Amino acid sequence: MRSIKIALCIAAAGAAAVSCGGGKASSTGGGQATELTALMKARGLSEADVQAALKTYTPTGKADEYMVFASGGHSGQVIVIGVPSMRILKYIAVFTPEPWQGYGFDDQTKGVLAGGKRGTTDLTWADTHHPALSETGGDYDGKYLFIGDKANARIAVIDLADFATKQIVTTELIGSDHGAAFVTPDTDYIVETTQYATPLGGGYADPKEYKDKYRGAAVFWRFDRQKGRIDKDASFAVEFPPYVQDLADAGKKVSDGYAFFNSINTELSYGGNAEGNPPMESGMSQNDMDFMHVVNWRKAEELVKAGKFETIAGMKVIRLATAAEEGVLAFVPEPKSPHGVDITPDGADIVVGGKLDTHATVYSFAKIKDAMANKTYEGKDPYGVPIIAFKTAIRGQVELGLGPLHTQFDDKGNAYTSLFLETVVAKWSVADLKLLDKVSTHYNIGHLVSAEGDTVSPDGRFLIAMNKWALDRFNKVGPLLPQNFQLVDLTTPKMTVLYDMPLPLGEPHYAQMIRADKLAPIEIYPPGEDPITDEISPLAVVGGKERVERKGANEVDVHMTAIRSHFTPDIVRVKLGDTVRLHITNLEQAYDATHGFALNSYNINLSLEPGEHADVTFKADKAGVFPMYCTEFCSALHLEMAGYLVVEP
Ligand code: CUK
Ligand code: CUA
Repeated sequence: MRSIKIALCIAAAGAAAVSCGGGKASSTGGGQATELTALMKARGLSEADVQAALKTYTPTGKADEYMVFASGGHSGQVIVIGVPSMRILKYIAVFTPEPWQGYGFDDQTKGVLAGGKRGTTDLTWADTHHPALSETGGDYDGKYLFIGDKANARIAVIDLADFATKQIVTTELIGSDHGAAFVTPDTDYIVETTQYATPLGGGYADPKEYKDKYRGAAVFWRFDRQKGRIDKDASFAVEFPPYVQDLADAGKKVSDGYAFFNSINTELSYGGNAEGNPPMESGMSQNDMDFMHVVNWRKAEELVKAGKFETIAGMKVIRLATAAEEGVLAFVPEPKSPHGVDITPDGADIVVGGKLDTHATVYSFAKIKDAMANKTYEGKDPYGVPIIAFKTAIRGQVELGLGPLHTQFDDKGNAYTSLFLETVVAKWSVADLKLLDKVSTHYNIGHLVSAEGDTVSPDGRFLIAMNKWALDRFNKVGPLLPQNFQLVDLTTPKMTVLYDMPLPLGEPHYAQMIRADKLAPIEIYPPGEDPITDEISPLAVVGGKERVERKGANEVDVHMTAIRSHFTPDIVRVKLGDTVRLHITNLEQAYDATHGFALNSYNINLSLEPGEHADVTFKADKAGVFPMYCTEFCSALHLEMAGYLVVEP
């Protein structure tokens, strides 16, 4: 118990002047240590539990060292978490309307959601998988976050100045994605890759024509940093065979200019288990090898400039034959039902986890590059894409255990791979491909994330195991359980689990962890700012200029302000059938002085952060008197911050 006494003395010293030195504790210190020992006993805590608590407990008023941006799975949102405390700091509304942020209620954010519209149906959810922080020189720069929607093939742009979603883009070229979002080292492009192949550009083709008519593609969305938005017109795509592309990663440093994509269906299986075909899962896992797709995207960029593309569904597409002929695309075999592909921090190696293999396979980028330059190929696939021999491309393999998926890195040359079936994190040395340690996770780990673990200079230190099942970890909450994030200490000789955090909002497939001091979010908006255009709204209202203007027979513009603790005007008179446009500016310039705006029966609900301007358009199609009020307890007179919409019959 010696070490725990020391730990407790350290803990106690913070609260009172306690001398724990010299072997013999003072009577006060001894008393506190006894109290703490009693507390440990009463709560059934071990020495390891208390050590874990000391490593994670974050007192009131203290901020976290790292921030995690986790995907919200099919909630369509992003979850922001502090590390090591594992406190949830924010849900960022991305693809799904979210009332707390007023997201999807005002004209501005409705417009953002409409940017991702496919066809005529409003999409009110997403299956978010992979968040990607913007990078400069391969390092997180803390400026932007991107995330992909697997279900609807969309990419969202989140500005980390205000942690708000600014843009959603989609292309009808593809029908779903998974290798998304991944950024190139200077965030020139955000990569989005198909998962389930469909005819390019949509349209009809019977699944029996899978081989000939179905295709995948990697979309390279051009990011305009100046504007902080994706430039759709400057984006392009590379066509792939229908091999069911999976995860992707961009090269960095020595492999900058290249991107790598897994695939899982060289069998070209397309289902039909009620039509005499093998079911997809066995149909897609017959072959021992699938193909890693290697794309030289800088070369692809040149081909697009040279006009060697076809436009499909508004997207410039380098066709498969062109990509193969011009050395833009090559394949490397990879065992067996591969899932994760992760580039080492120096950019020299590519690590692939094969779900049905016990190894992580480590490919040498130098060998792949040489083979592509010298056209050292072992053959071509049925689509004419050159194949580099497995033996030619690998540096080696490391035997890890059952079901390797994803890999992260630390600052000491180690890699950490999640083993789904064995449900452990395996630590191994990248240089000599040696397994070093394993730690059990609960249960069935999917992704894992280490501090700055995808960058050219990872920190290591902390790792989160993102587990698919929770089973007996928490209080029971019915048949739908949260997932379990387990914080793992990477600083100890053996990895240790420090903390279990339930995550009850979709399945957060992936996350990235950034040093908190790299983020510099704003505290308030400049007066009258429209957060979606990042400019002062031409409709911003200043104090004293509030008014109601009737335009034509049945259009009304309401120029309104909000400030503690009233809306002006607080009675809005319109006529039945009017189209009403509310223009509301929060005049506050004090940090945290948010006002809400709720309007009875019309499904109107805004969150107006200090300085923010928002517009709402609706038809007054119901006569009557409708209370409107502020939804944030903003002052002692918050309940008085109210009014009426009067719709005259
Ligand atoms: S996937 Cu979920 S565990 Cu979408 Cu990155 Cu691997
Ligand atoms: Cu404003 Cu309550």
